Amino acid sequence: MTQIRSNKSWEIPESLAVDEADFWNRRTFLKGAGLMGTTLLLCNHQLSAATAGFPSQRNPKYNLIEAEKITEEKYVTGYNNFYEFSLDKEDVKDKAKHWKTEPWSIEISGMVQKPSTLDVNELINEFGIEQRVYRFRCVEAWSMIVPWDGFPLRKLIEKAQPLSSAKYIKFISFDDPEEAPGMKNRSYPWPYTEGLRMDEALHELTLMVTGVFGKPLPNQNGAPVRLMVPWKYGFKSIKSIQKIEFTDQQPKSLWNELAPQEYGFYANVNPEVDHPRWSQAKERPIGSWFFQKIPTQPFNGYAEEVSSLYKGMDLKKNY
Ligand SMILES: Nc1nc2c(c(=O)[nH]1)N[C@H]1C(S)=C(S)[C@@H](COP(=O)(O)O)O[C@H]1N2
Ligand SMILES: [Mo]
Repeated sequence: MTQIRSNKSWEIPESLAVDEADFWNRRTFLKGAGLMGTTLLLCNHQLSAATAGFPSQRNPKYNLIEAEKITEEKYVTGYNNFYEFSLDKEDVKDKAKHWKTEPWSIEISGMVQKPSTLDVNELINEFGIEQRVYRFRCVEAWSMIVPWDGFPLRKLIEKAQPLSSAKYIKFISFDDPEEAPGMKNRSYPWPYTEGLRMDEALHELTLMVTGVFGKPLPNQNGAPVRLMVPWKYGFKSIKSIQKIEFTDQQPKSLWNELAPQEYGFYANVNPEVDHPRWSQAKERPIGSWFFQKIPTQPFNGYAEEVSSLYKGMDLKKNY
């Protein structure tokens, strides 16, 4: 039987394949583990509300045909940028291990009809979650392919009912130096802050992530809820969101405040605009040989979907 292939821009080129032995090992493993995995998930479900929304279904619209090219879970959950805990990517997981992220609520304020505080598990139950396989490109020139679980940010914005005067949305991470030792380093303007223009926030690709690999988000990936904006550099995808504010001012972000000439507000992935200290033309897929580099794509491969948001803008100035 032949399958019709649509070549969507987010599909991964053939050249990115993991080596064949790996692929076949994983397939055999998946066959055996499939049933067991389901049983475990169902059992977990009764134990804790942290599994809200699971099991999730993969949305075929945001899938990659070569599913075997997904970055190995051990890298996605073991190689993390989360400066509140550690500057060492391989140390974050351990430093964040005992951090308690349930219950957790998001405070909604600013230019909205009615400011409110919303429980994350209740939001998940209200909106449901789905799985989407997205490319993920860090400004440090490495990349991953990750199956995130979550709901579109648009649903939360519609619930919050912003005023028409609101032009931007600001996200603020948690603030707890006792639990997160990295926050004792006062050379960073904590808490971690980020922002989007309202049309970017409402875009269907913009996801509020509550899980990864079909399981609740581990602490090191930004439990219990983080942003994912797949056409922007990873630092825009703020973790462990505690506050959302609607505003008419372009929000300040932690990295923009620290080094405005290096990290812009837009931070759209762009192989033609280099970081002042390194090229952005290529990227290293995590899990590949350290010398393997692949070309970086404009808007991280999502140009077809998002380039119209920036029509008429000078992307070299608005980096
Ligand atoms: N609160 C918070 N969010 C954050 C960061 C951080 O240090 N703190 N790092 C950012 C950066 S630079 C990247 S690349 C991604 C990393 O996400 P991951 O660990 O899930 O791969 O999270 C982003 N969100
Ligand atoms: Mo990053």
